[in-house]
Amino acid sequence: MNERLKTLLEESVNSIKEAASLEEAEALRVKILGKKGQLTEMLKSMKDLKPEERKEFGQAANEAKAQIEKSLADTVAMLKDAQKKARFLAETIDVTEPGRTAAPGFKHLVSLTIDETIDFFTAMGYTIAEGPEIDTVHNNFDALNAGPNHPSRDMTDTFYINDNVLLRTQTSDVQARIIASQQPPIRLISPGRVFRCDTPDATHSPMFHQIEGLVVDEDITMADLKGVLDKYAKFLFGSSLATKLRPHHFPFTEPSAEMDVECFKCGGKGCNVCKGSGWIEILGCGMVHPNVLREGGIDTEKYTGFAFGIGVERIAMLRYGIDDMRLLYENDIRFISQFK
Ligand code: 2NL
Repeated sequence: MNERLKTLLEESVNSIKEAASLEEAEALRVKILGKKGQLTEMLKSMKDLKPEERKEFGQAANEAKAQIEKSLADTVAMLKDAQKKARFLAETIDVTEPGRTAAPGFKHLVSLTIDETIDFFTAMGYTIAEGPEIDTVHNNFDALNAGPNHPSRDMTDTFYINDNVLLRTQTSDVQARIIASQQPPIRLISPGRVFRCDTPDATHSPMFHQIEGLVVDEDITMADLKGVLDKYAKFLFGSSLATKLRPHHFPFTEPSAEMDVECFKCGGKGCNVCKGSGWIEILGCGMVHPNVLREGGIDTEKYTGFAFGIGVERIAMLRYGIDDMRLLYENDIRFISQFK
């Protein structure tokens, strides 16, 4: 084979082998086989050869061309394959890797306690009543038989907006409105925020939550009160625990009582949770004072009723073993998420 042709073939095949990209391979094709390529130019120069040399050169040139084309095709195939492999590698997904999880929200213990209580009482036919957190002195005190000299009315216990308006100290103000505007049968609970002038400590907060209940109908007795609240205590703390009513005093009920449940931790023997007594106070209750019904225009000869008030934070703290009420309001996710 002609020396020049041989050199061109060798050089071409070597540089094609070394092409690192498809672009480089294409550039080499143009450089060697293109219209003005090295081999093309060499073929053009064939016309200057003698006829007997021309045939041999032509064959050799065609052979060289075929080899270069094959070399190019191999390189291009190799480069395309490498490119595909690189892409697959870059696009690899580890299907065993755990997905990114969106942390779902969950209820705060105060909401949870309110919602569970709502479920319990609505299942027994109670409706839910709500009202404003800012209310009148009349709805909060006067209508509830808390006379002008009642200690809870003191400026040091209640947040007053002015002489007639205050932040409600209990959700009974909602019930006072209902009593004043509806006739029995009344069967409702009123969950909500209430406010009292207290310095925060482990068991006090100037804002806390209450759920009050009110039932007014014909023939309502203390036995009805005891039956409903005993069921509620068992629902909250355990069906095997006994309850008892202990005499107490509230201005809006007569007689009044507090309900205790047998200690769910020690079963009544006495421990740190029940402070040795075997019993835990869970709510206040009583038969609605006739003055309260009369004030609302309800016939006290025909109707009687019972009412109760539950401190939501207190119930939540007992059920979840929380010893400081402030933990419920700090919104420290490490504390809250323990109760998911
Ligand atoms: C407690 C005590 C109580 C009531 C709330 C009430 C409401 C009306 C009439 C009569 Cl409209 N009573 N509510 C009755 C007894 C107790 O709450 O210790 N709450 C945490």
